[in-house]
Amino acid sequence: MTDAAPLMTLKADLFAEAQRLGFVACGITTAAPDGARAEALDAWLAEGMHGTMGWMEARAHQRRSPQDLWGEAQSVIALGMSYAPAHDPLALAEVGTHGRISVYAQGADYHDIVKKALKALARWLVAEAGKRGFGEVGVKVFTDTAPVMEKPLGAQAGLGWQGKHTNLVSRQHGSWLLLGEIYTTLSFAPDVPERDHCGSCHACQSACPTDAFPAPYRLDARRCISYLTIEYAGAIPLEFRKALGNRIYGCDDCLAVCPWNKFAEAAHANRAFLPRAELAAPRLAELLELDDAGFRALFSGSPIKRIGRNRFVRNCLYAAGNSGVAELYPVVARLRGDPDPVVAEAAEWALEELANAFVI
Ligand code: B12
Ligand code: SF4
Ligand code: SF4
Repeated sequence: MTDAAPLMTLKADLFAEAQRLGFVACGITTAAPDGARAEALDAWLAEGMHGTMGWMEARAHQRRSPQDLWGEAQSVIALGMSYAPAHDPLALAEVGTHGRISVYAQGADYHDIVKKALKALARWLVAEAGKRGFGEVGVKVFTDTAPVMEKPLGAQAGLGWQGKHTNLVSRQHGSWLLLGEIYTTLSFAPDVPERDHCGSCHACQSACPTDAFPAPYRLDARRCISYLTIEYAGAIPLEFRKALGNRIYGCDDCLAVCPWNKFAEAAHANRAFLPRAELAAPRLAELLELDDAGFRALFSGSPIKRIGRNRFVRNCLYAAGNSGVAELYPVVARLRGDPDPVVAEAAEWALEELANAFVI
């Protein structure tokens, strides 16, 4: 055996363990800095495309490269968990009585599910490396919330490529992968990056209801419905309200139209992400009745709980205003007196929209 051989065997066993823990994609890349990646982040931030997500800027110096976050990191183990839906995510688009929740948020909170599996895999790696004579190995795990550039790292590790909608697309799992990483002090041989397979397709850009792509591979978050409904506090600017349609948490449109999804099998999705019946097709009339306690009870264990009752009801009011459903008028009218000024204003707007639709 050469020196590299035991590390290659460990890598192969690591990938098998990752699969056992529910990851459908696994690859490794170097933790060394990449100038182009850091520059693209800086340019995006300098143009203000992150909007009010000040946390993107606050730790940008650590986000630029794994070694800026943790100097001892040598390799990045990039992992993907599938949440491929069994049903068409756009099926409820024209159903005014119901709200649409993006696919990733219809089941259990992926932060909990992915983090748990990452921690189990990291523990396995430390134990196995010790047993196999690699000495003490350092590991850190991340998903979503840490200052890590997950998509470019995943692409560099060969999980897929960043499509024109900017998310990572996989030839096997389409646009439906959630990402996580393990930074480690072990120096694994890197995998080959996946090349771009978008070709002349521009389906995602054409599908975007708010024209949020100033150019292919570039997203202006300030125009994205995912940002507006999840990250943005306050009254959503009037210019976007109609385009929200009945989307009440996130948006899937650019992901859902990607032709590579035809290879994604719902059977590969982690079962924890199976939609909860009440979140797959939620009735606006019921959601508009939620108070704080009701909101917390309904969204316990769901990523939606993070945005709180007021922001969620605000979104439901815009959907009600766009619904053309006269029966929602009295439910909406009750929210005019809501103590939250943003909710109260959204109710006024929705009433006017409903009145215009029916000349009440
Ligand atoms: C901030 C953020 C958002 C923001 C901004 C999104 C964005 N595109 O940056 C908002 C709130 C809008 C958002 C929305 C969503 N998000 Co989000 N989000 C993040 C977060 C926290 C950081 C992303 C980031 O670094 N953005 C900064 C920009 C600069 O990075 P970038 O998009 O990679 O930019 C690259 C390109 O612009 C490229 N580039 C620039 N110019 C050019 C020119 C050319 C020619 C080329 C080729 C490339 C290129 O270089 C840049 C650097 O690589 C990550 C988690 C993480 N820690 O990474 C999750 C993450 C990206 N989100 C995720 C998801 C699932 C979503 C939603 C689908 C949720 C939903 N259904 O509503 C939507 C999708 C919207 C979309 N089309 O991107 C997943 C994506 C998984 C995947 N398969 O890629 C992630 C990775 C979370 C996770 N752990 O799984 N998100
Ligand atoms: S998530 Fe929706 S609003 Fe955001 S870029 Fe994609 S299609 Fe546009
Ligand atoms: S829809 Fe087309 S352009 Fe967009 S990511 Fe998929 S293949 Fe690429």
